[in-house]
Amino acid sequence: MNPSIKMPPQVAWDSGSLSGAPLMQKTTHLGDLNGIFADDEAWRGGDPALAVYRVEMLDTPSGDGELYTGVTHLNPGRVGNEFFMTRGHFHARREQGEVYFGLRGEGLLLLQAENGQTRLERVQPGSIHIIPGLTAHRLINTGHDILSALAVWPSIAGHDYAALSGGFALRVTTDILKLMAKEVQNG
Ligand code: PAN
Ligand code: ZN
Repeated sequence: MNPSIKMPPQVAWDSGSLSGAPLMQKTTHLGDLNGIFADDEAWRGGDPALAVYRVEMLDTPSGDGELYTGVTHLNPGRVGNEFFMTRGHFHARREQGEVYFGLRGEGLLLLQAENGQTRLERVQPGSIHIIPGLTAHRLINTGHDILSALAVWPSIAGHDYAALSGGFALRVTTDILKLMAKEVQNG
């Protein structure tokens, strides 16, 4: 019997869109992000129906040893002077890590350890981000285009949003971004 060749799902490198397999999608709107942005007044003044980000996921099995694959498409924008970002989370199973790949646009991946220490990685087409266990993560769109990043994570990881309900220890605003750009220039 001849071996058969299966067409796997595809990711379009330019748009970050997934195809060729059953997908699940979830859009998060500005109105869903109560308490996430520092400037509450600016958040209240925004359109609650505005889409901030959309996650497309392959509809794959869950359970021990299974992996989920999803693409986050984060729109450009700001609330006050803080850039649009994902809600951000620790994994419910804290020890479980994840890999992100930058596909489109430019932004930052904010990582925060359990002791509150933060670090930032630049996300751009082709960037690879190894998120270790015990590390909270959030995408931030600092550019003018949609920021798309593909993620692969263990299906058993789960999400713990409540642990960060007080916010991450670092906020990326237009002012902070300018400061960081100066530091890079000055070496
Ligand atoms: C990603 C995130 C996705 C949306 O797939 O779930 O970027 O961010 P929030 O879940 O913080 O709203 C991931 O990290 N999965 O584990
Ligand atoms: Zn995650």
